[in-house]
Amino acid sequence: SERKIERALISVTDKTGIVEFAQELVEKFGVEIISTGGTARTLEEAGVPVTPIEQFTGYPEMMDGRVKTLHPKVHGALLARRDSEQHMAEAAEHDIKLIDLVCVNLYEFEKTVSDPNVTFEDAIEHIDIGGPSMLRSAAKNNDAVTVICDPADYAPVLEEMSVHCGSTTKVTRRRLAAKVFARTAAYDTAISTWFSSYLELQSRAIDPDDPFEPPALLDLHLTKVQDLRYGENPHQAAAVYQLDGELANLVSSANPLVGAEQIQGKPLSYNNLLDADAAWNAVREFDEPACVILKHQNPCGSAVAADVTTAYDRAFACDPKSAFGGIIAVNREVPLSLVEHFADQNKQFVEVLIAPSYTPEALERLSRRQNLRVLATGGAEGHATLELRSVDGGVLVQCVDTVEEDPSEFTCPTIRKPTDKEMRDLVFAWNVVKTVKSNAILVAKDQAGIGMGPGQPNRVDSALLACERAEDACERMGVEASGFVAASDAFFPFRDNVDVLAEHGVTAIIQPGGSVRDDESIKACDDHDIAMIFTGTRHFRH
Ligand code: 93A
Repeated sequence: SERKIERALISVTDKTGIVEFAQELVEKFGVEIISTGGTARTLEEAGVPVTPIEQFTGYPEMMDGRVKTLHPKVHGALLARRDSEQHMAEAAEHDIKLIDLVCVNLYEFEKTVSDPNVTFEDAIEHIDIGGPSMLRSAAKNNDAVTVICDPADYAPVLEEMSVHCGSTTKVTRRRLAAKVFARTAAYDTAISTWFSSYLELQSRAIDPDDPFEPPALLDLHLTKVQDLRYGENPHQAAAVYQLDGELANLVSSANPLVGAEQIQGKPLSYNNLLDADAAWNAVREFDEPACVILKHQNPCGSAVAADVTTAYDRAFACDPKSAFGGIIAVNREVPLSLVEHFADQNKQFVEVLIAPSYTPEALERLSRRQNLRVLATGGAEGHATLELRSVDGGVLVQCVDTVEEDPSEFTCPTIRKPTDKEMRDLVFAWNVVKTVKSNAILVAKDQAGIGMGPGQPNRVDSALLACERAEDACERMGVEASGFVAASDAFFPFRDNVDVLAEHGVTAIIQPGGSVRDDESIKACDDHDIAMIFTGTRHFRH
């Protein structure tokens, strides 16, 4: 009672076994074959008679083959219910000849995108539209249509046709239809997976002109510069190495820490080197005279001013308690006044002083503190290109966080815009916060980082810490705890950060933006009359 297969549409990218399959359909079962361009050519060359798709639809293949089979003469022929008088009448009215078998395999999208050098355009062109459409039309109408999406099914279908007088069974058609929907689902998943990972890659804010792409082979030649007394702790042996060869240039700035002249003082320890490096890189973020006082990888004092001595005074005032035993870095020549201020006036115990250079008077005064390590880098220009870090079993390599940011390109999504003074403080805070360990919040006032919230595993705790430190600082200085701005190294996931900052007198905020809940943080700012700036760039430091 099953209808004999009279007409088949064959359109395959993978031509494996297609000639034999089509040949048998024609010779043994008298099936008429309709076929698309490349498939038709293959079959004709093998002597299999085919009706070209153009002839069947009355339309040419067009738009580079994007439109070949997307036609009512094809989809009507596949979808028409054979048991519906109306469908059959409509098919007759529009001269639609029924298709009983569809054999399609798809453009090789998965294979195309497995090439790491695939272009976006090439991947897009390999998204098959007509093929899955035919497969789905035929699979939906499995009541009447046999659908094959896998060359492995050619033989079993022919076998069944020979025992069922040129037709297939309902059971087989349903099995084949189920296979089709699994195949088209997998195909669409491959497309959507590729597309979202493509977008993800696009969203990397990596400078396309950046000369660095991690190469397949990094030749690490290390030469020991000196043994260190010990590592982070007295039971850990340690040494400093210099990189040789090409990499040496990539991991060094014009004025690096390793290689700086040590004018006086005890040998540098492992922790001194780590912290001096962080302090030196932090202070070099500024063009104007600046001072960073750093402890345990975090800038506990930071300020800019008209001269470095004033910058030092203001940085020290941020948090004198934490500054004890810290590292002082400045980006200008150190004058006598700066030495007098930290050594005599503040009696600050300092581990390392690092600067481009020192006046003779400053050096003379420093020489009275023979233990103090004094480093002269010769200048404050530049940054290294790469940084390397070892993890158990490997080395992580990345470009140094030196993205150029133009404050004129920052955006302000809040109702209130920052005042000029707030904007200056925000840009200052933004420069400092990127040197604070994540999650980082920095509260600044008058171009000094008076409250730091470093390294908390949740941002609200960092915000609370920063605010409390800022309030302490104001109390110590005898000034009102107000006029604060805050910087966050990454976006706020919820509005609670804004609420905490508002409660503690912050009037303006700078952060990257980009959270799915930015709207909530913007709303919170508007509720508190806070001006918020989005920079678009995140500055994690782990
Ligand atoms: O470009 S398409 O999405 N547009 C169509 O109308 C169409 N019809 C069939 N791709 C289309 N096909 C696909 O072409 C089939 O799925 C098959 O993979 C391929 C066969 O093309 P050819 O016969 O020219 O080699």
